[in-house]
Amino acid sequence: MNSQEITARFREIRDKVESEERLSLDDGIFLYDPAVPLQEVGELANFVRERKNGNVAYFNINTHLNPTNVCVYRCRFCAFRSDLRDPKGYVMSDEQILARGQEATENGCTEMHIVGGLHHQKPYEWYRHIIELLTEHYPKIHLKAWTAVEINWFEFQTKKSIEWVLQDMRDAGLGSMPGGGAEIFHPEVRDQLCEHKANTHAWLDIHRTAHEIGLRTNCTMLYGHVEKAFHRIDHLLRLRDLQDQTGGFQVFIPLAFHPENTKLSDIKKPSALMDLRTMAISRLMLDNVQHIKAYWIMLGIETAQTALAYGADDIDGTVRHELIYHDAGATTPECLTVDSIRQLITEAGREPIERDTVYRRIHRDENDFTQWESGESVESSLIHP
Ligand code: V47
Repeated sequence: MNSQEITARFREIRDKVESEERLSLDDGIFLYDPAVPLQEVGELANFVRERKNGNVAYFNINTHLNPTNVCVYRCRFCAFRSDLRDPKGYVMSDEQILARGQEATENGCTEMHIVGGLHHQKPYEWYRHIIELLTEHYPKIHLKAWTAVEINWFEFQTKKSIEWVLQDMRDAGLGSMPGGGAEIFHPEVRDQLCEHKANTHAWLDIHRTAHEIGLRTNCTMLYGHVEKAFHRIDHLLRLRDLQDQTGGFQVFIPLAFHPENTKLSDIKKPSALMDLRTMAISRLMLDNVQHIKAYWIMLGIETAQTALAYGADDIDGTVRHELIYHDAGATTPECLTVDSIRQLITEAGREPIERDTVYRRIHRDENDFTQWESGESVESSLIHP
Protein backbone atom coordinates (compact mmCIF):
# COMPACT_ATOMS: atom_id res chain seq x y z
CA MET A 1 0.00 0.00 0.00
CA ASN A 2 1.28 3.48 -0.77
CA SER A 3 0.88 6.30 1.73
CA GLN A 4 -2.32 7.64 0.14
CA GLU A 5 -3.90 4.20 0.31
CA ILE A 6 -2.87 3.88 3.93
CA THR A 7 -4.40 7.26 4.75
CA ALA A 8 -7.65 6.33 2.99
CA ARG A 9 -7.86 2.92 4.69
CA PHE A 10 -7.18 4.46 8.09
CA ARG A 11 -9.92 7.05 7.48
CA GLU A 12 -12.38 4.21 6.81
CA ILE A 13 -11.46 2.67 10.15
CA ARG A 14 -11.74 6.01 11.95
CA ASP A 15 -15.23 6.51 10.48
CA LYS A 16 -16.26 3.06 11.69
CA VAL A 17 -14.93 3.72 15.20
CA GLU A 18 -16.57 7.13 15.41
CA SER A 19 -19.91 5.66 14.42
CA GLU A 20 -19.46 2.74 16.86
CA GLU A 21 -19.24 0.19 14.08
CA ARG A 22 -17.23 -2.97 14.77
CA LEU A 23 -13.75 -3.48 13.39
CA SER A 24 -13.06 -6.66 11.40
CA LEU A 25 -10.16 -9.11 11.33
CA ASP A 26 -8.70 -7.27 8.31
CA ASP A 27 -9.06 -3.89 10.04
CA GLY A 28 -7.12 -5.17 13.04
CA ILE A 29 -4.35 -6.71 10.94
CA PHE A 30 -4.05 -3.44 8.99
CA LEU A 31 -3.62 -1.45 12.22
CA TYR A 32 -0.60 -3.64 13.09
CA ASP A 33 1.16 -2.56 9.86
CA PRO A 34 4.11 -0.40 11.02
CA ALA A 35 3.35 1.94 8.10
CA VAL A 36 0.17 3.02 9.94
CA PRO A 37 1.34 5.83 12.25
CA LEU A 38 1.23 4.67 15.86
CA GLN A 39 0.25 8.17 16.96
CA GLU A 40 -2.96 7.97 14.92
CA VAL A 41 -3.85 4.49 16.15
CA GLY A 42 -3.23 5.75 19.69
CA GLU A 43 -5.41 8.85 19.23
CA LEU A 44 -8.28 6.74 17.96
CA ALA A 45 -7.94 4.32 20.88
CA ASN A 46 -7.81 7.27 23.26
CA PHE A 47 -11.06 8.57 21.77
CA VAL A 48 -12.75 5.23 22.55
CA ARG A 49 -11.11 5.08 25.99
CA GLU A 50 -12.53 8.51 26.90
CA ARG A 51 -15.92 7.70 25.39
CA LYS A 52 -16.12 4.59 27.58
CA ASN A 53 -14.27 5.62 30.74
CA GLY A 54 -13.93 9.41 30.75
CA ASN A 55 -10.72 10.83 32.19
CA VAL A 56 -10.32 8.43 35.09
CA ALA A 57 -7.75 5.68 35.59
CA TYR A 58 -8.41 2.85 38.02
CA PHE A 59 -6.07 1.08 40.41
CA ASN A 60 -6.43 -1.17 43.42
CA ILE A 61 -4.45 -2.16 46.49
CA ASN A 62 -3.55 -5.78 46.04
CA THR A 63 -1.08 -8.54 46.66
CA HIS A 64 -0.14 -11.77 44.91
CA LEU A 65 0.06 -15.27 46.31
CA ASN A 66 1.63 -18.15 44.36
CA PRO A 67 1.21 -21.11 46.73
CA THR A 68 3.56 -23.37 44.70
CA ASN A 69 5.72 -23.12 41.61
CA VAL A 70 5.85 -26.89 41.09
CA CYS A 71 4.00 -27.54 37.85
CA VAL A 72 3.22 -30.51 35.64
CA TYR A 73 3.30 -28.31 32.56
CA ARG A 74 6.38 -26.97 30.79
CA CYS A 75 5.10 -23.90 28.96
CA ARG A 76 7.97 -22.56 26.87
CA PHE A 77 7.33 -18.95 27.89
CA CYS A 78 7.33 -19.58 31.64
CA ALA A 79 10.25 -18.76 33.94
CA PHE A 80 8.27 -19.35 37.14
CA ARG A 81 7.60 -23.10 37.06
CA SER A 82 9.80 -25.66 38.74
CA ASP A 83 10.23 -29.42 39.01
CA LEU A 84 9.57 -30.93 42.42
CA ARG A 85 13.22 -31.81 43.02
CA ASP A 86 14.65 -28.57 41.70
CA PRO A 87 16.15 -26.44 44.54
CA LYS A 88 13.93 -23.60 43.29
CA GLY A 89 10.73 -25.63 43.86
CA TYR A 90 8.55 -24.59 46.83
CA VAL A 91 5.17 -25.23 48.42
CA MET A 92 3.79 -22.72 50.93
CA SER A 93 2.57 -23.90 54.33
CA ASP A 94 -0.73 -22.77 55.89
CA GLU A 95 1.28 -20.51 58.25
CA GLN A 96 3.04 -18.81 55.33
CA ILE A 97 -0.28 -18.36 53.50
CA LEU A 98 -1.96 -16.89 56.59
CA ALA A 99 1.02 -14.55 57.12
CA ARG A 100 0.37 -13.19 53.63
CA GLY A 101 -3.26 -12.59 54.55
CA GLN A 102 -2.18 -10.73 57.67
CA GLU A 103 0.33 -8.61 55.76
CA ALA A 104 -2.32 -7.83 53.13
CA THR A 105 -4.78 -6.71 55.81
CA GLU A 106 -2.19 -4.48 57.50
CA ASN A 107 -1.45 -2.86 54.15
CA GLY A 108 -5.10 -2.16 53.35
CA CYS A 109 -5.25 -4.65 50.46
CA THR A 110 -8.68 -5.32 49.02
CA GLU A 111 -7.58 -8.16 46.73
CA MET A 112 -5.38 -11.22 46.69
CA HIS A 113 -4.45 -12.49 43.21
CA ILE A 114 -3.82 -16.22 43.67
CA VAL A 115 -2.34 -18.44 40.97
CA GLY A 116 0.34 -21.09 40.93
CA GLY A 117 1.73 -24.26 39.50
CA LEU A 118 -0.20 -27.50 39.08
CA HIS A 119 1.52 -29.67 41.65
CA HIS A 120 1.08 -33.35 40.79
CA GLN A 121 1.22 -34.39 44.48
CA LYS A 122 -1.29 -31.83 45.74
CA PRO A 123 -4.93 -32.90 45.57
CA TYR A 124 -7.79 -30.63 44.64
CA GLU A 125 -8.62 -30.33 48.36
CA TRP A 126 -5.31 -28.49 48.99
CA TYR A 127 -6.17 -25.81 46.44
CA ARG A 128 -9.69 -25.50 47.85
CA HIS A 129 -8.32 -25.37 51.39
CA ILE A 130 -6.18 -22.29 50.51
CA ILE A 131 -9.31 -20.40 49.50
CA GLU A 132 -11.26 -21.59 52.54
CA LEU A 133 -8.43 -20.77 54.95
CA LEU A 134 -7.99 -17.22 53.70
CA THR A 135 -11.75 -16.63 53.60
CA GLU A 136 -12.13 -17.84 57.15
CA HIS A 137 -9.38 -15.59 58.55
CA TYR A 138 -9.60 -12.60 56.19
CA PRO A 139 -13.19 -12.51 54.88
CA LYS A 140 -12.95 -8.94 53.55
CA ILE A 141 -10.17 -9.61 51.07
CA HIS A 142 -11.48 -10.49 47.62
CA LEU A 143 -9.87 -13.68 46.31
CA LYS A 144 -9.28 -13.39 42.56
CA ALA A 145 -7.98 -16.88 42.11
CA TRP A 146 -7.13 -19.72 39.73
CA THR A 147 -6.85 -19.28 35.99
CA ALA A 148 -8.87 -21.41 33.59
CA VAL A 149 -5.80 -23.65 33.33
CA GLU A 150 -6.06 -24.48 37.02
CA ILE A 151 -9.83 -24.99 36.84
CA ASN A 152 -9.23 -27.38 33.94
CA TRP A 153 -6.70 -29.28 36.12
CA PHE A 154 -9.22 -29.40 38.99
CA GLU A 155 -11.79 -30.91 36.61
CA PHE A 156 -9.24 -33.58 35.72
CA GLN A 157 -8.41 -34.21 39.40
CA THR A 158 -11.99 -34.37 40.66
CA LYS A 159 -13.60 -35.89 37.54
CA LYS A 160 -16.42 -33.37 38.12
CA SER A 161 -17.84 -30.75 35.75
CA ILE A 162 -16.54 -27.19 35.32
CA GLU A 163 -19.71 -25.93 36.97
CA TRP A 164 -19.22 -28.18 39.99
CA VAL A 165 -15.61 -27.05 40.45
CA LEU A 166 -16.47 -23.37 40.13
CA GLN A 167 -19.45 -23.63 42.48
CA ASP A 168 -17.39 -25.57 45.00
CA MET A 169 -14.59 -22.99 44.88
CA ARG A 170 -17.15 -20.23 45.19
CA ASP A 171 -18.60 -21.95 48.26
CA ALA A 172 -15.06 -21.92 49.70
CA GLY A 173 -14.74 -18.15 49.08
CA LEU A 174 -13.58 -17.62 45.49
CA GLY A 175 -14.60 -14.08 44.40
CA SER A 176 -13.60 -13.93 40.73
CA MET A 177 -11.08 -15.34 38.25
CA PRO A 178 -7.98 -13.72 36.77
CA GLY A 179 -7.39 -13.77 33.02
CA GLY A 180 -4.19 -15.80 32.76
CA GLY A 181 -3.56 -18.92 30.74
CA ALA A 182 -5.11 -17.54 27.56
CA GLU A 183 -1.72 -16.99 25.84
CA ILE A 184 -2.61 -17.12 22.11
CA PHE A 185 -5.69 -19.13 21.18
CA HIS A 186 -4.80 -20.01 17.59
CA PRO A 187 -3.53 -23.63 17.51
CA GLU A 188 -0.65 -22.73 15.15
CA VAL A 189 0.83 -20.77 18.06
CA ARG A 190 -0.67 -22.43 21.13
CA ASP A 191 0.75 -25.82 20.13
CA GLN A 192 4.24 -24.29 19.98
CA LEU A 193 3.94 -22.64 23.42
CA CYS A 194 2.03 -25.06 25.60
CA GLU A 195 0.64 -27.98 23.67
CA HIS A 196 -0.41 -29.99 26.75
CA LYS A 197 -2.27 -27.50 28.88
CA ALA A 198 -5.93 -26.41 28.68
CA ASN A 199 -6.73 -25.81 25.02
CA THR A 200 -8.59 -22.84 23.61
CA HIS A 201 -11.95 -24.52 23.76
CA ALA A 202 -11.43 -25.41 27.44
CA TRP A 203 -10.24 -21.89 28.35
CA LEU A 204 -13.27 -20.26 26.72
CA ASP A 205 -15.70 -22.84 28.08
CA ILE A 206 -14.48 -22.31 31.64
CA HIS A 207 -14.89 -18.54 31.38
CA ARG A 208 -18.32 -19.00 29.79
CA THR A 209 -19.40 -21.24 32.66
CA ALA A 210 -18.00 -18.83 35.23
CA HIS A 211 -20.02 -16.01 33.65
CA GLU A 212 -23.14 -18.17 33.54
CA ILE A 213 -23.00 -18.79 37.27
CA GLY A 214 -22.39 -15.09 37.95
CA LEU A 215 -18.62 -15.03 38.50
CA ARG A 216 -16.83 -12.11 36.85
CA THR A 217 -13.55 -12.88 35.10
CA ASN A 218 -10.69 -11.10 33.33
CA CYS A 219 -9.03 -11.95 30.04
CA THR A 220 -5.49 -11.68 28.68
CA MET A 221 -3.28 -12.24 25.63
CA LEU A 222 0.42 -13.04 25.73
CA TYR A 223 2.14 -11.34 22.76
CA GLY A 224 5.65 -10.72 21.46
CA HIS A 225 6.94 -14.29 20.98
CA VAL A 226 6.23 -16.51 17.94
CA GLU A 227 2.82 -15.12 16.98
CA LYS A 228 1.95 -12.80 14.07
CA ALA A 229 -0.59 -9.95 13.82
CA PHE A 230 -3.18 -12.39 12.45
CA HIS A 231 -2.94 -14.57 15.58
CA ARG A 232 -3.33 -11.58 17.90
CA ILE A 233 -6.42 -10.28 16.13
CA ASP A 234 -7.89 -13.77 15.91
CA HIS A 235 -7.37 -14.03 19.69
CA LEU A 236 -9.12 -10.71 20.36
CA LEU A 237 -12.06 -11.69 18.15
CA ARG A 238 -12.54 -14.97 20.02
CA LEU A 239 -12.71 -13.00 23.28
CA ARG A 240 -15.10 -10.48 21.71
CA ASP A 241 -17.39 -13.29 20.53
CA LEU A 242 -17.60 -14.82 24.00
CA GLN A 243 -18.16 -11.40 25.55
CA ASP A 244 -21.08 -10.86 23.13
CA GLN A 245 -22.65 -14.01 24.53
CA THR A 246 -22.02 -13.53 28.26
CA GLY A 247 -20.83 -9.98 29.09
CA GLY A 248 -18.80 -11.46 31.95
CA PHE A 249 -15.31 -10.12 31.16
CA GLN A 250 -14.49 -7.03 33.18
CA VAL A 251 -11.10 -6.11 31.79
CA PHE A 252 -8.63 -7.17 29.12
CA ILE A 253 -4.90 -7.23 29.90
CA PRO A 254 -2.39 -7.49 27.04
CA LEU A 255 0.71 -9.22 28.46
CA ALA A 256 4.10 -8.55 26.85
CA PHE A 257 6.37 -11.58 26.70
CA HIS A 258 9.46 -11.43 28.97
CA PRO A 259 12.04 -13.88 27.59
CA GLU A 260 14.66 -14.16 30.37
CA ASN A 261 15.05 -17.62 31.95
CA THR A 262 12.52 -19.17 29.55
CA LYS A 263 12.87 -21.70 26.72
CA LEU A 264 12.31 -18.78 24.33
CA SER A 265 15.15 -16.66 25.69
CA ASP A 266 16.56 -16.05 22.19
CA ILE A 267 13.50 -13.87 21.38
CA LYS A 268 13.79 -10.12 22.01
CA LYS A 269 11.27 -8.55 24.40
CA PRO A 270 8.63 -6.48 22.53
CA SER A 271 9.46 -2.77 22.21
CA ALA A 272 7.52 -0.03 24.01
CA LEU A 273 6.10 0.95 20.60
CA MET A 274 4.77 -2.59 20.10
CA ASP A 275 3.32 -2.50 23.64
CA LEU A 276 1.49 0.77 22.90
CA ARG A 277 0.24 -0.40 19.51
CA THR A 278 -1.11 -3.61 21.06
CA MET A 279 -2.78 -1.66 23.87
CA ALA A 280 -4.44 0.68 21.35
CA ILE A 281 -5.55 -2.08 18.96
CA SER A 282 -6.98 -4.08 21.88
CA ARG A 283 -9.06 -1.05 22.91
CA LEU A 284 -10.30 -0.65 19.33
CA MET A 285 -11.13 -4.32 18.71
CA LEU A 286 -12.74 -5.12 22.08
CA ASP A 287 -15.63 -2.68 21.85
CA ASN A 288 -17.65 -4.77 24.33
CA VAL A 289 -15.08 -4.96 27.16
CA GLN A 290 -15.34 -2.00 29.53
CA HIS A 291 -11.74 -1.79 30.77
CA ILE A 292 -8.24 -2.23 29.34
CA LYS A 293 -5.42 -2.69 31.81
CA ALA A 294 -1.83 -1.44 31.47
CA TYR A 295 -0.15 -3.84 33.90
CA TRP A 296 2.75 -1.67 35.11
CA ILE A 297 4.74 -4.64 36.47
CA MET A 298 5.02 -6.00 32.95
CA LEU A 299 5.18 -2.77 30.92
CA GLY A 300 7.42 -0.69 33.17
CA ILE A 301 6.13 2.47 34.79
CA GLU A 302 6.85 4.89 31.91
CA THR A 303 5.14 2.74 29.25
CA ALA A 304 2.20 2.08 31.58
CA GLN A 305 1.79 5.84 32.08
CA THR A 306 1.92 6.44 28.33
CA ALA A 307 -0.55 3.60 27.77
CA LEU A 308 -3.17 5.63 29.66
CA ALA A 309 -3.32 7.76 26.47
CA TYR A 310 -3.33 4.69 24.16
CA GLY A 311 -6.55 3.02 25.27
CA ALA A 312 -5.83 1.86 28.84
CA ASP A 313 -7.94 3.08 31.77
CA ASP A 314 -6.59 0.79 34.50
CA ILE A 315 -3.10 0.19 35.83
CA ASP A 316 -3.64 -2.85 38.09
CA GLY A 317 -2.59 -2.44 41.70
CA THR A 318 0.12 -1.58 44.16
CA VAL A 319 1.13 -5.30 43.94
CA ARG A 320 3.32 -7.26 46.37
CA HIS A 321 5.15 -10.56 45.92
CA GLU A 322 4.81 -10.77 42.13
CA LEU A 323 6.94 -13.68 40.85
CA ILE A 324 5.85 -14.62 37.31
CA TYR A 325 7.30 -11.48 35.65
CA HIS A 326 10.17 -10.95 38.05
CA ASP A 327 11.41 -14.54 37.45
CA ALA A 328 11.33 -13.71 33.73
CA GLY A 329 13.54 -10.63 34.07
CA ALA A 330 11.08 -7.78 34.83
CA THR A 331 13.04 -4.86 36.33
CA THR A 332 10.01 -3.04 37.76
CA PRO A 333 9.90 -2.51 41.55
CA GLU A 334 8.43 -5.22 43.75
CA CYS A 335 5.57 -2.95 44.75
CA LEU A 336 4.40 0.67 44.56
CA THR A 337 3.03 2.77 47.38
CA VAL A 338 -0.49 4.12 47.06
CA ASP A 339 0.90 7.66 46.82
CA SER A 340 3.23 6.73 43.97
CA ILE A 341 0.53 4.91 42.01
CA ARG A 342 -1.78 7.91 42.41
CA GLN A 343 1.05 10.21 41.35
CA LEU A 344 1.92 8.22 38.25
CA ILE A 345 -1.72 8.40 37.16
CA THR A 346 -2.01 12.12 37.92
CA GLU A 347 1.25 12.81 36.06
CA ALA A 348 -0.34 11.12 33.02
CA GLY A 349 -3.18 13.65 33.20
CA ARG A 350 -5.80 11.23 34.53
CA GLU A 351 -7.85 11.17 37.70
CA PRO A 352 -6.91 8.20 39.93
CA ILE A 353 -9.79 6.17 41.38
CA GLU A 354 -9.28 3.29 43.77
CA ARG A 355 -11.56 0.38 42.85
CA ASP A 356 -12.13 -3.10 44.21
CA THR A 357 -11.71 -6.23 42.07
CA VAL A 358 -15.21 -6.01 40.60
CA TYR A 359 -14.94 -2.29 39.83
CA ARG A 360 -16.72 -0.70 42.74
CA ARG A 361 -15.33 2.49 44.25
CA ILE A 362 -13.40 2.02 47.49
CA HIS A 363 -14.12 4.39 50.38
CA ARG A 364 -11.40 4.47 53.03
CA ASP A 365 -11.60 5.65 56.62
CA GLU A 366 -9.73 8.98 56.76
CA ASN A 367 -8.22 8.15 60.14
CA ASP A 368 -7.37 4.51 59.51
CA PHE A 369 -6.22 3.65 56.02
CA THR A 370 -6.62 -0.09 56.58
CA GLN A 371 -10.39 0.29 57.07
CA TRP A 372 -12.39 0.42 53.85
CA GLU A 373 -15.75 -0.29 52.26
CA SER A 374 -16.74 -1.03 48.66
CA GLY A 375 -19.26 1.47 47.33
CA GLU A 376 -21.07 2.03 44.05
CA SER A 377 -19.99 0.52 40.72
CA VAL A 378 -17.46 2.83 39.03
CA GLU A 379 -19.46 2.84 35.81
CA SER A 380 -22.35 4.59 37.54
CA SER A 381 -20.00 7.35 38.73
CA LEU A 382 -18.45 8.08 35.35
CA ILE A 383 -18.61 11.53 33.85
CA HIS A 384 -18.48 11.17 30.10
CA PRO A 385 -16.79 14.03 28.25
O1 V47 B 1 -0.94 -16.82 31.96
C1 V47 B 1 3.87 -16.16 32.04
C2 V47 B 1 1.88 -14.76 31.39
C3 V47 B 1 0.13 -14.83 32.81
C4 V47 B 1 5.45 -15.02 31.16
O2 V47 B 1 -6.46 -10.98 35.63
C5 V47 B 1 4.24 -14.37 30.97
O3 V47 B 1 -6.11 -9.04 36.56
C6 V47 B 1 5.32 -12.69 29.91
O4 V47 B 1 -2.59 -13.50 33.78
N1 V47 B 1 6.51 -13.28 30.04
C7 V47 B 1 -0.19 -14.67 34.27
N2 V47 B 1 4.17 -13.21 30.36
C8 V47 B 1 -0.43 -13.20 34.63
C9 V47 B 1 -1.85 -12.79 34.43
C10 V47 B 1 -2.37 -11.53 35.00
C11 V47 B 1 -1.49 -10.52 35.37
C12 V47 B 1 -2.03 -9.35 35.93
C13 V47 B 1 -3.38 -9.21 36.13
C14 V47 B 1 -4.24 -10.23 35.75
C15 V47 B 1 -5.70 -10.09 35.99
C16 V47 B 1 -3.74 -11.40 35.18
O5 V47 B 1 1.39 -14.26 32.60
C17 V47 B 1 0.26 -16.21 32.25
C18 V47 B 1 1.03 -15.94 31.00
O6 V47 B 1 0.17 -15.53 29.97
N3 V47 B 1 3.30 -15.11 31.49
N4 V47 B 1 5.21 -16.14 31.85
C19 V47 B 1 6.63 -14.43 30.66
N5 V47 B 1 7.81 -15.02 30.77
